[in-house]
Amino acid sequence: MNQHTRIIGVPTDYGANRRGVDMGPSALRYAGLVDELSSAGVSTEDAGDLAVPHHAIHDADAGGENAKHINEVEEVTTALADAVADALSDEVTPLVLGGDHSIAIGSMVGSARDADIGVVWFDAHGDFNTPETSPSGNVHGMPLAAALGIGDFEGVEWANAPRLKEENVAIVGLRDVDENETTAIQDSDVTAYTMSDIDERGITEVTQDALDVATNGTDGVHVSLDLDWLDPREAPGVGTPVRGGVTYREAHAAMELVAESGAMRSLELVEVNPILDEHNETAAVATELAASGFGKRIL
Ligand code: B3U
Ligand code: MN
Ligand code: MN
Repeated sequence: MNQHTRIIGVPTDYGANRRGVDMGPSALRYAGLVDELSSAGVSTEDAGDLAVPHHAIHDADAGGENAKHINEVEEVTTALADAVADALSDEVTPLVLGGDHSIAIGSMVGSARDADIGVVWFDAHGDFNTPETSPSGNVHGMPLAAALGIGDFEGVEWANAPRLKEENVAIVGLRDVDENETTAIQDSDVTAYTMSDIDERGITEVTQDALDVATNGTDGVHVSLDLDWLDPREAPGVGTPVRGGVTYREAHAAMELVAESGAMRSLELVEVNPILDEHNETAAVATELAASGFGKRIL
């Protein structure tokens, strides 16, 4: 074993539009995450799940019209930022299990606490909305903007990862971006690769470019893997599936390049929704991709 990781479960769906993604951490563990990682030569410790405020009837007290459940999201992401920073100061790689993608605010803030970081964001969506531009009010569509300090999050102070720069953020796999979100991405210094870019240039070249963006002048990279990055035929258990995603093979090729870069500082697997999944298939794919990201090789 040459690597050590700490699993941090974040069973929340406060940032999502559909219930069920809060069961993601269990599904990932039951899919054999620890064994998969050990086959990649990675030893694990499981820190269990962070406490998430209980909700009986989800939308009754949504609070914050433009950023739903903002207070709960703040509470969860603040705790997660501390857990991620603690793991890094203990010299283990944090492996965060979502949960919806709003948790990435905490992962990025925590990962950036004592280092200059880049981010590679594998996703069908831009997640670059703000409370002002979001058509849904769901915070899982806003984490990149939040962590970059863009947008007014109704007074919430969490959001700024001061050591995260737009120039070091790369989004890979875009195919569903809202109108104002598109403009915001274009006006920013974030680098975005659409599915067309992958069609034209291939996953290897695009991922290498994304890693170059994220490693340029930084101490390491936070890798955020939204399972809706994959085509829904291969990863059906996600809340917002979008046709035309990357294949299983392309996803592995990308994660293998992440491992080869040697730059991965923290990893998260998000948006696995067991209610919508087929026989825990999406969770299984996610665990395999994590192993590739940690350097699993066949020969
Ligand atoms: N862009 C839409 C949809 C969305 C973003 N992320 C997910 N869905 N998972 C929004 O609501 O911001
Ligand atoms: Mn996402
Ligand atoms: Mn997505």
